[in-house]
Amino acid sequence: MKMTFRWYGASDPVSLEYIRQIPGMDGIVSAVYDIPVGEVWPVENIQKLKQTIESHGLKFEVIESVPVHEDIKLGKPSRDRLIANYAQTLRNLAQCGLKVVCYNFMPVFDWTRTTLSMPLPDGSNTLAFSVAEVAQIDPDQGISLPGWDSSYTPAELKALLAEYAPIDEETLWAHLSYFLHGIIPTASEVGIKMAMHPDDPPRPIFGLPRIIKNRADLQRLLAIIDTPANGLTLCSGSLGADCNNDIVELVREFAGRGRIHFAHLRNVKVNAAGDFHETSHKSSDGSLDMGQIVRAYFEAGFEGYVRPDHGRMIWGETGKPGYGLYDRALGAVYLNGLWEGIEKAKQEQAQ
Ligand code: DNO
Repeated sequence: MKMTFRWYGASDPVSLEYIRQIPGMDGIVSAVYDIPVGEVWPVENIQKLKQTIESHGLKFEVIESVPVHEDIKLGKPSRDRLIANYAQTLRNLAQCGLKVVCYNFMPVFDWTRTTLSMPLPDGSNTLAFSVAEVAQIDPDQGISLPGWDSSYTPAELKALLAEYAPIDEETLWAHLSYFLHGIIPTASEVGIKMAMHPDDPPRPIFGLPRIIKNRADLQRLLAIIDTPANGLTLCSGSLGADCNNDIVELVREFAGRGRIHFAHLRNVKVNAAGDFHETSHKSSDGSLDMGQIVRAYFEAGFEGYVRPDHGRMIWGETGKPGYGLYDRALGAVYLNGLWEGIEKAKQEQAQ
């Protein structure tokens, strides 16, 4: 496995200098942030980002994300132009040596939480989601969610939600299939692996369909075009927010089939209703057994990219919730430690 760290570019308060000092850190996951969604990422912008990252002794092989324009998810006539742009972006990324592109197909909202700073008993803060709180929100009265308040004006959001009213799950699947048929041949040709991020949390919200929630959805996605370029970002915390998802089994199945290109590893404490909060990576803090998950990757011969995904806010750090330096750095070291322990134990057994 190749350990990476997400970096939000020059405006990220976490510096590349500091990221490089994390033991076992191989590379950076980032994106071109100054091109509007739907337009082609120019080679020059990608090259500039790559040079900045590589000048700090880190590799740059994974993009998170090339966002999918809402018109593609809505199946509007403009989608053909937007899909052609997306394919051109993939060509440009391949030209610059990028290998994996993480993306998602969630309508309107990407990851959603009801609080960005739930206090934990140890004095740290974390991201949390309450099913009851979301149920109380009436989309017609406007949706105010931490992290999303500035993404759309209330009028824009209302108009967008109205456009989604006729889009049910099957329609969204059809639009996903159309998108994949438009871009996967290019990805295969230029050697880019597409890595779909699951829905976070894995449940419909505000009447919007969500279709990448569980094993059956992942199987259906991969079957649309059964080729390695059509692969997964397996996010333990997103899928793990539904206790019916057995992450160890999912890793065994999909890493075993060579279809996980990017692993997001984080832990969540979840209840049967679907409420959850994010915890440190350590198995005993959350509902997921990180040791078993990492073992499943190891035993599947996983050689893809991994990142410690989110962290809590600890040691007084402020900044982008979930994306501070300290707890993610601890997560990276913990995950590398688990991997090394498993590797050494296997070597000893083999002697
Ligand atoms: C949250 C991230 C997601 C992810 C996108 C991928 O922290 O994991 O925002 O980047 O869903 O497109």
